[in-house]
Amino acid sequence: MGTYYCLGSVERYLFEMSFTSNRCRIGSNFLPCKVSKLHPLYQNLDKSSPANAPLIMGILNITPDSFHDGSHYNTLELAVSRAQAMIEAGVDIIDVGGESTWPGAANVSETEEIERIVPIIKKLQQFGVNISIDTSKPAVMRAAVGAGANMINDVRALQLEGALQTAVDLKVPVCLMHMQGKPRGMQNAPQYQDVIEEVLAFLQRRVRVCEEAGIDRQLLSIDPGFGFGKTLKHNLIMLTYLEKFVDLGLPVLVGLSRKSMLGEMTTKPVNQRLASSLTVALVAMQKGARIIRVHDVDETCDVRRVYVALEKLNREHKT
Ligand code: 7PJ
Repeated sequence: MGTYYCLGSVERYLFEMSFTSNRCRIGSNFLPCKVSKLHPLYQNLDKSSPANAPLIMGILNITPDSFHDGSHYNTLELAVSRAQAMIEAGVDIIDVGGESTWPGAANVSETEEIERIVPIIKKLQQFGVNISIDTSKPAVMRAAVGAGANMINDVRALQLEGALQTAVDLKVPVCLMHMQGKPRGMQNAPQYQDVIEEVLAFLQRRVRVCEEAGIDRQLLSIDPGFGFGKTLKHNLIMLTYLEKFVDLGLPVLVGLSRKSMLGEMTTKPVNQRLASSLTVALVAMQKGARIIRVHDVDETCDVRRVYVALEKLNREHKT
């Protein structure tokens, strides 16, 4: 222990990793031994892929001001055809969002958010696909689940007034994400003493609060929140040490698709970040992420196919 605390944070992770690399392997993916039973939503039920292959969550923004594809898909018809393409490509969960959380986005009223997302969720529900609702507002959560959504994805980790109780009542899986600050201004000089420890501590605290409020642990998943109040360096550290989050024993969701950190590294605009998005998707899969949240479902499903084939071979050689 003495040596441990003399080490700098990066060395400390390396030191600890030498002890945590001994994880048990379940299916094709690394999962910590603590995970005894995954909620069905977090399992890959696709018969053609191994039971524990990571899940692909497709982003369906219904926001006219969305930075990537919202403006092109802001009508019901276009949103449905985009969702159908995702389903054909092999998506596991469609994440419907009616509020933009990028730094320059306009605030959306509760009524407007509900009007945006309910018709599309009602449509998607007929296709039998898993639907998550990307919102922090309790009334939107209720309307979405009422219309057929079966997961809540909250970038504010159920911290808005009434959100926690709403999630308790709705009894659907919930993703708790870390964010430093608020969307407007969160990228103005974010600071951490130790980004891994602080984000881990926040997520552990929120998990405890949820469990104490009566949410079944099996319903919970966690997300370090790439790009939400983090510099490029913070994001790179979080991806490098993603195993630390996986080791908490809850499914880890990772959202890196087309984010500005990829633009910083490649100097490419958002519509030219496919290659870098696929690269980080593979890294996240290899580090044990359970859900990969992406714009490019078809291409990311190809990445998963390659990853699964490599894992399968790896497993056969171990046994
Ligand atoms: C995330 C999200 C993410 C989760 C957005 C964007 C910005 N939800 N919603 N994780 N990002 N759980 O897609 O670039 O990283 S909106």
